Amino acid sequence: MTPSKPAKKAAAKATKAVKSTIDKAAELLEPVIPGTPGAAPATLEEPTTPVEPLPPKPDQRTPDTRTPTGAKVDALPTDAAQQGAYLTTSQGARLRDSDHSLKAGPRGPTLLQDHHLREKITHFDHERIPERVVHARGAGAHGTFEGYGSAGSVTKAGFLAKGKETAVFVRFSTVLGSRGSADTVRDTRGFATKFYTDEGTFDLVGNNIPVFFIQDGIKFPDVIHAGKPHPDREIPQAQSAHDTFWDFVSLHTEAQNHTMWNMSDRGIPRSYRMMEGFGVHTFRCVNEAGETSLVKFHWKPVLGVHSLTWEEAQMINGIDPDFHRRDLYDAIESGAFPQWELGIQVFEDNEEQMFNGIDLLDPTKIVPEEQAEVQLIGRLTLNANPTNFFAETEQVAFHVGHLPPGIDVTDDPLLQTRLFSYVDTQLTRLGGPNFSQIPINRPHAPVNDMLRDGFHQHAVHGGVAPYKPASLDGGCPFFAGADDNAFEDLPVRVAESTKVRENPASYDDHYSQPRQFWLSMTPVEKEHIIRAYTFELGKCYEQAIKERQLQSLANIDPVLCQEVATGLGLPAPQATIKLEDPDLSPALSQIGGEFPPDGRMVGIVVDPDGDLDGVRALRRTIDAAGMVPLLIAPHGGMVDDMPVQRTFATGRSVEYDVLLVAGAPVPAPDALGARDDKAGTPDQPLVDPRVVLMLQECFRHAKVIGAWGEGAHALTAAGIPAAEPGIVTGEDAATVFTEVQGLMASHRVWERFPASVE
Ligand code: HDE
Repeated sequence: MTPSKPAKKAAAKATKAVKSTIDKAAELLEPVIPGTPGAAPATLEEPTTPVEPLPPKPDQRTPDTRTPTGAKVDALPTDAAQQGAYLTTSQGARLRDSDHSLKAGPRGPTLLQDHHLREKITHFDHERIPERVVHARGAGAHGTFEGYGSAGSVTKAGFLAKGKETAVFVRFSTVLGSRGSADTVRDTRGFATKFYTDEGTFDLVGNNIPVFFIQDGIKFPDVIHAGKPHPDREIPQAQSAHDTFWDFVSLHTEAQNHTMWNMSDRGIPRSYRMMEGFGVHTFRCVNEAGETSLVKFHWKPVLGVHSLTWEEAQMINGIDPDFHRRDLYDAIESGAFPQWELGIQVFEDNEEQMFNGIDLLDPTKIVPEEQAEVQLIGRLTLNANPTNFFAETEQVAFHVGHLPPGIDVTDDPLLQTRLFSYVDTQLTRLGGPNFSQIPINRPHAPVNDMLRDGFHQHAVHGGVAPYKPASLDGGCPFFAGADDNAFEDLPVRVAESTKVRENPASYDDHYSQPRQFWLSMTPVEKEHIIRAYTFELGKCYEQAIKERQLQSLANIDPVLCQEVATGLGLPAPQATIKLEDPDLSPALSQIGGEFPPDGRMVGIVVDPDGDLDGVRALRRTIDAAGMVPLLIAPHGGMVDDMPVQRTFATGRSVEYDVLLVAGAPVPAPDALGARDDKAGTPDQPLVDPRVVLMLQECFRHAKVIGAWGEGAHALTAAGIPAAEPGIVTGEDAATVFTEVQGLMASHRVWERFPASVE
């Protein structure tokens, strides 16, 4: 129904009223710029008056205070942090000195009896644990999940009930890189969620790409060995652009669908907050009535799915290798809590486990959303940063076998191997079988297992009968009865069969879905895919590998193959299979739609001699609109009464989602190639050359640029015509920003990427 005229008028009036309230509130508040390192500001002199440890910063949370067996403890989160004002040994004895070892005289040898020295150094020597063999690089956050109640007909899992709130911890990651590798590499991203449900912990250990490289878990070491750095030189780090990777995926063509997703913009997300998540496998759910369904899980980001450009991604890896981590922490610290809706695609649980000809047990295939709607069943909000990276993000241990009643696994051979792998890996990584007792891993449901002893046992088990059957200990623990909400292994019929090492015939189609993906992209997304393949294969040394991959591309699409072949300087082969025309899936494209700009970085170039009143008001407006204003000035410190976040020397265009230019600052004293090589040549430009470069890069990356007053001259100096799409000029900051904000909703000014492919 179209709203009536009076209704429209009333709505406009209400919007105006809300806006004026926001503006008024904004006038009163100073924008909080995220990134404060400590709970209290540093002092110039080292403090000498003893004080108790400071509490965590307001944006931080610790794991719930629970015993190793899941009971809620009446303790403060800080009770697990350091205690008392004085430095102590690990046993609590106070120390007077930790700067000098105990020596036989000031110039004498160190004494073996220095137990404090030995304790300090020994502990330090053992600070590192093995990094994850895959997904080593990651960032985590605490949050809450709220069920909508809409999944009741599919699963009895209690955490999905309407209004039910469940604590969660999420860890995002890249796959290939080491723990210290850069964030914005081209790779798949992990999206692992631990739901601390009342009925036992549920881990949804997913990725931001809905398909996987391999159909059978036995191939996992192969694909990972191929993707990791070459074993001889240990290069390249965190990259798939090398011979061993393309050697493997071009021989093992079931990887082609995943590779297509990786070469698309999905491989370089703008932010963890702007990624979809997928459970990948099909799961089997059961409702209260005992009816089963096959289900695929999806996370839908409220901010939409957005990506970097490849050039931005490469630049960021140098300028801010922690870009995705920082983005997540800063967004949470500034109150822009990232949110996702959890969705499910539901399929009939029939014996074939197929839907519309798609094998639901094949993890290299999706079911397009146009064929099976994603039904939304709850909302995830990440609202607190971890207090300690190691204790929480590093030690969190996920496992696909952590399942609550109502959700069970299927026979997908990839999932089956994962059921073995996740516990096995934690044994080495976390040093023993008691990793579920580490605070971040403690269930929020009561634990009464019969698992005993082992390294680092934190529980103090009572009783004498950790076995069943037992008549001692009163017979406790007891088996749950039919009405006691136990996890149920669903009685699925397994067809009579023979032991074999082979795949079902339905797994043989390796090309129809990458073709469907390719054809469903918009022209600019296709261009990006062509560039990505050309870059990656162009980095390979062996021509045979490039030729072999071109053959796979020919079996996906002739245009794609021809474009990449041209870039590689090789002939384009013909397809060896018949190319079908699939139904397109517009849902696969990231372009189109409008999304909230929460937590976006707005760079404001200021000229200390320019419109400072406009900038002052604008910072507050941006803050009130849920974004982060970053002042970029010729020098650090303050400009008038406003703190500077970036200087022309420290800032770079790729840090900002949008650039506003409040003046045309003349070259700053450090605008010399020798001091800041971004300044380039020593000739005397009218506008600081770093500002010009920033504008040109933002323009090239199709970002919205706003300028007012003298700012228009900076655009001219950068050779940017004001008539170009996404360039907003005007008389004052407020008018320009209103228009800029509207344009930001589509993430980029896509018209500035004219594509040459259809
Ligand atoms: Fe994993 N994977 N995986 N994986 N995976 C691990 O577990 C493994 C697979 C995923 O933030 C490891 O604790 C095998 C698919 C994420 O802590 C390890 C196979 C998907 C994370 C492991 C797969 C994933 C991991 C390494 C093939 C998407 C990071 C450290 C059968 C649905 C979790 C660890 C975190 C981590 C094994 C395939 C997602 C070794 C054998 C498919 C998000 O256990």
